[in-house]
Amino acid sequence: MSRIQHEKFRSKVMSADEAATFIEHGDNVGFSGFTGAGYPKLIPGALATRIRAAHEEGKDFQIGCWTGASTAPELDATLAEVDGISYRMPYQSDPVMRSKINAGLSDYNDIHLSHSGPLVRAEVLAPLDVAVIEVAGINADGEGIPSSSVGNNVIYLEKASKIILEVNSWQSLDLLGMHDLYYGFALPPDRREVDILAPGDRVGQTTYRIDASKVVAVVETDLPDRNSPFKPADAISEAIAQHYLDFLANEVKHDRLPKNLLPLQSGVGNVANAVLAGLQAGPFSDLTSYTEVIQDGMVDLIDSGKLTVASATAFSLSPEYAERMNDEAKKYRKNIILRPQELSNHPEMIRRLGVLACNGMIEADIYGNVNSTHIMGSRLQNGIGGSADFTRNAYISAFVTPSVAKGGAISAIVPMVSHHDHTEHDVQVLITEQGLADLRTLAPRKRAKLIIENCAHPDYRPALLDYFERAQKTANGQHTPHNLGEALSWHVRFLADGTMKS
Ligand code: 0RQ
Repeated sequence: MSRIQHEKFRSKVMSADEAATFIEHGDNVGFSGFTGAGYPKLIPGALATRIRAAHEEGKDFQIGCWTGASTAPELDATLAEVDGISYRMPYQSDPVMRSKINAGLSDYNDIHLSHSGPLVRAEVLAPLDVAVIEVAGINADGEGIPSSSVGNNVIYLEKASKIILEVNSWQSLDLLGMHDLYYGFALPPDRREVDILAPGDRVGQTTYRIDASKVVAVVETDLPDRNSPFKPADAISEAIAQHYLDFLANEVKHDRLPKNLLPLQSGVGNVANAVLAGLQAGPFSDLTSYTEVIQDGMVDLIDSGKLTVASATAFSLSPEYAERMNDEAKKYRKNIILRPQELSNHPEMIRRLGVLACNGMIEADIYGNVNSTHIMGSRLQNGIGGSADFTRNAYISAFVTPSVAKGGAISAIVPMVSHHDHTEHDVQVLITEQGLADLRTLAPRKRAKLIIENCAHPDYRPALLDYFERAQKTANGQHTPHNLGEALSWHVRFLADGTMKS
């Protein structure tokens, strides 16, 4: 049976090369895609070919590339390689894209994921010339059946002047019914509360509204999503996960958290997966999740009956788990809800539901400020993503990292962070494999002692204590004592000598 059940859409079927001709130099293009899920598989490549040909003829051809979040090499790397992206927002993690940003060749606007949709809705980010959106099919009413991510698709379909659809038959039609696509957002002063009172509540519809008169092309594909397989958990990520789980158990013991915890948000990567694996083995049951992405570990928790419902905006599954989701989407749609990122990352719900946030970081300083995005002050790693949406509004906000990086040449706990993403006011718990610092009730000088003692690597503890003590002697105030001449000297030393050790 055809995946395109509506004649108006069938009449627009063409090759990706033909479809790419609807995108012009200078256009802003809103692509579907969030982590390696639900991004268009063919149009970015066809567009890159067009861009390369234009450049070879000496013509300018670059686009503004807007997405949900990071995508896969077929989108970010393909377009970045041909210097096709003049402006990128909101989150990326692709090595080629990153190198163009760090070379100053592409502008990158690292917007909070929850802000990106509203900025498009308000037409602050405008105009949106083309939306290129993957769907699993078009139903007989001309509505789009969503695929493995939602991201900013609802708002991109609404605001774009032209729409190009990729209908992907690799995506399961059984995903229909899993999504909660909300059409109730208005701009202030007409903005209303969103009626999600528990992670499993639904407020929207299951299909995308698509204005057929804006659809200029429909391209068919059967290519799979490409998420990178996860690195297996190592001793360090397991130790970090165990500290976090012990902390949560202690909160339950003291009646500060219910027995089944509160909705969990876990960042991406090794440690997040180790936390999920630890939950599998641990004492908690009837868990829920209100987060951004569904990882392998969450699918395992659903299978074992420990996790009853998970709300997110996308899958971020290894290839093996993605195939499984495709085969068994009908079963999982009872437990999984995929929503626009305006909902998954919405401060209102995160605060109301009391989400327990746990995200990765690059470095923290002795007072609890966190850098999630930059290496040595200037070089972008990925972006802030949803980490601040969750951290700022969580019931408890935690950050995790190994205590050292680059074989011990870098301490993740430093006198002063070289870039600020999450301030000391928002960061409540810091965790490394060395231990955990619960900062919730502490003034800055007490925090510094605890962070150094519990989280810093023993190789760096004496130097951090030495800095802290000398800063107290020389600072112009004793609230958050710093020696401004020295505060970033560890980073300066690393850039000069390749190590933070003196
Ligand atoms: O560099 O790739 O050259 O080896 O940074 O570090 O250890 O692989 O860590 O994959 O967990 O990423 C913060 C980037 C951590 C991630 C960050 C170097 C290190 C390596 C990556 P190499 P790891 P992770 C909402 C959550 C923002 C978005 C977010 C991130 C590379 O967690 O992107 O949180 N966060 N979204 O060697 C210099 C240091 C370093 C360092 C690590 N202190 N100094 N380099 N590196 N620490 C998502 C959801 O809700 C799902």
